[in-house]
Amino acid sequence: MKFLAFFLLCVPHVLSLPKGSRIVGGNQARGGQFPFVAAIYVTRSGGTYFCGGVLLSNQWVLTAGQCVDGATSFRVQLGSNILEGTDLNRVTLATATYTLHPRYNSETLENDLGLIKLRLPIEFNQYISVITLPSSFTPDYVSVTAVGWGQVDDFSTGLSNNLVSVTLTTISHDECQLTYGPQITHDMLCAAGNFNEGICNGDMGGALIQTIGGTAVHVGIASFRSHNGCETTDPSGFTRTIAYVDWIRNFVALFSLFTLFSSPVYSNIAGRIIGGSDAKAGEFPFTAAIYIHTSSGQYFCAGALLSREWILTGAQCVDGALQFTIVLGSNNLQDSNDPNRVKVATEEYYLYPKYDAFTLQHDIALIKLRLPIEYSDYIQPILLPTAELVDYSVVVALGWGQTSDEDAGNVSDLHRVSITVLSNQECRNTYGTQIIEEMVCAEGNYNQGTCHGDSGGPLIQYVYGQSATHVGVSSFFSGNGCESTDPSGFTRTFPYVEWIRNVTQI
Ligand SMILES: *[C@@H]1O[C@H](CO)[C@@H](O)[C@H](O)[C@H]1NC(C)=O
Ligand SMILES: CC(=O)N[C@H]1CO[C@H](CO)[C@@H](O)[C@@H]1O
Repeated sequence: MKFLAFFLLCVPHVLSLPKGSRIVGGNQARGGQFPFVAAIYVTRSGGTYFCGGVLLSNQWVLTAGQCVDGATSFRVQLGSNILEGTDLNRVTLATATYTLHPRYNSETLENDLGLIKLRLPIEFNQYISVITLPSSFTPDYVSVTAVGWGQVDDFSTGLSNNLVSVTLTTISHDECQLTYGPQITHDMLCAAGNFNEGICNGDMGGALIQTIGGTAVHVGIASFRSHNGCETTDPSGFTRTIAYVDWIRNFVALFSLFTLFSSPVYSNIAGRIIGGSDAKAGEFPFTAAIYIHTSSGQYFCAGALLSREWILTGAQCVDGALQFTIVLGSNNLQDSNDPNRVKVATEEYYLYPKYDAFTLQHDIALIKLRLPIEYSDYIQPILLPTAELVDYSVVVALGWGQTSDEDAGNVSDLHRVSITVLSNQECRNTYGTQIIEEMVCAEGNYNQGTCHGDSGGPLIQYVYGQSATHVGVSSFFSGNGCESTDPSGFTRTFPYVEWIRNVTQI
């Protein structure tokens, strides 16, 4: 009469917090006791759900397949035992990249595992580190620990705010089949407590740990519980980690190669676009600082040199301009003694004909210099793209704009920040349908992005074996402020390459 109950796999994120301190029958965890656990808020078309997971590397989180299947984005919290409330050790990351095990079956919960990839590698500390994968089969009847924030009893409605752990004992495949029948496969692992201890709603994806020689080893992923309720004495069900170690390692190793070229920047307040760092002299020799003179005042934008005569920038930067003063060859706007600095003036510009100042659609323009400029080590053109920008590639935004919401005004040094390109579908989660195909959004792990004064600046990409390629024009940021975790918005360069070549003849 007993079946696997997969109907209440993940509970919606409910703010009311249950009393008590247990998974079911568990204890509250100490700070840093389980530094590898991740709290995962999963966004799907149907709403937001909660799951657990573990950090496997500086960029990969392991969780249940049911937690990633059909997800559009994830918010991952690391470093904190509490879900809500101030904790300076907590790091909150947004991402949308995941891999579901190819043989995951949502009906039978076979192969119930998936991996979530963080946008950029994360730094480890006392509260954030990785868990070890198992190297041998997990024996029956050994002591293991389940960790999670799930519902603490059958009557509470929400999650536990505190991470709780409970000691269980692994039971044999045959014993587990006595409860659940033949649907229990050898790649599943069951564990039970003395009384009613076990996992409940909201614990799915969380870790089952065996301590071997003082090291926490990940032996199971919380997957199912009995439909008789969390408080029954029926065993809890897990995906057996050892059965999937090869799949996990192949995948994690393969993809971490692509992170080698990213240069993560963490929340160092000093010196950033938002979350960025200072550029080195000559590092980005194509960047142009543009002072725009209009009838209503002076504005500042950035741009990129495409050839000896042409600068690519945003349409919002040229619309209504009477004249431009352009500084090339120098990262520092204040240092007029920099011998590499070249200052020129011009008034000729070409606005993309379909530019809409209200919706910021087609926010792209060209400025023509009066005379061809001399190239130097500090003044060089950037390449135009030859292919569409791929979602989730790592790119670099450049600009002289404001470095925080409080710090109004521009900065004197060129800043750079590594961010990741989002899919437009994901970007619409923040900005809605105003995001058209020719726009692209990008964001960092934290609050990195563009701000006032970065408009028109280049978003660049390093393609293997090539110099920097111009992939976007900085265009907009969230109304919630530059320091929000909302993505920054750019005009994609590639859809406009034909227009650029027509106008510039390059
Ligand atoms: C580029 O120029 C060609 C030839 O004049 C024209 O047919 C085409 O529509 C132009 N493309 C764009 C995007 O302006
Ligand atoms: C608001 C502000 O500080 N603007 C400054 C930006 O940089 C230019 C160039 O140095 C200054 O002239 C502005 O005053």
